[in-house]
Amino acid sequence: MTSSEALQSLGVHPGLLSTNERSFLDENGYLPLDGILTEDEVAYLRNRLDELAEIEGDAAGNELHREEGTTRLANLLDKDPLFEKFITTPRILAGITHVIGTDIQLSSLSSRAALPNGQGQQGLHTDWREAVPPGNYFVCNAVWLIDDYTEENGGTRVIPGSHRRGELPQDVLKDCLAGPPDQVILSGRAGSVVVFNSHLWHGGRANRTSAPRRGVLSYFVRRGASYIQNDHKQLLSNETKACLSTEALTLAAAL
Ligand SMILES: O=C(O)CCC(=O)C(=O)O
Repeated sequence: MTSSEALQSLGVHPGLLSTNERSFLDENGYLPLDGILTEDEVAYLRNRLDELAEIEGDAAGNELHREEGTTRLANLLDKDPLFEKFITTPRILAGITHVIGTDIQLSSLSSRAALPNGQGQQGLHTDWREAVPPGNYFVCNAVWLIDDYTEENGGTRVIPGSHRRGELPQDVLKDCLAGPPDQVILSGRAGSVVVFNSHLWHGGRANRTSAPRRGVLSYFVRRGASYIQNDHKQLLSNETKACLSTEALTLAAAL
């Protein structure tokens, strides 16, 4: 099965997003979509992410990336059956494929919690090493809000339209940690998802509350691109592979 066939079998097609939603994504580089996870799923995931962080301890995030001021967990597809939903939800995949086409694979499925009391600030960055000309996009992300995102707790910031600049923030900004006047802070209810073109300039912000701000990132890449974060064929256990649908295994390039 190809990724296009897997997407078709999951019922993914452009009409799952309205014309306005597609235009907003094209123009601004991000698209908030409400009510993707149920309240029960959010409650379950909060517990499960905390539990995984506890179990993994200092090794948490090792499959991908560790970052001071955060708790990161990686290879989530291997760690709970509910994470299959994060790579097979049709409306989210409609957003991803709108940006990078249908010949895609999962690069990584990970979580990032900005820890309380001022931690978690990131510089503005893109999720690709090079600048790309407008329209030639390689990567697209979806951030799943496991807690409400607010200005106070470190909701992600984005610079609308910056994916079309063909420049990397570190090449043109004096200080990537600063907040330029045109930045927008993504706020939203737990259970919603923001699809964003990963060439968009964005970054995590400091969490100024007393509770962690948790999000899950499903990060897709065009097949054949020069860099893929996780090799799911290697990383997924045989037990997980036996439980996942053929569509999920295909999108994770784990067959
Ligand atoms: O957690 C966030 O707010 C953004 C995370 C992010 O952009 C990253 O880790 O590359």
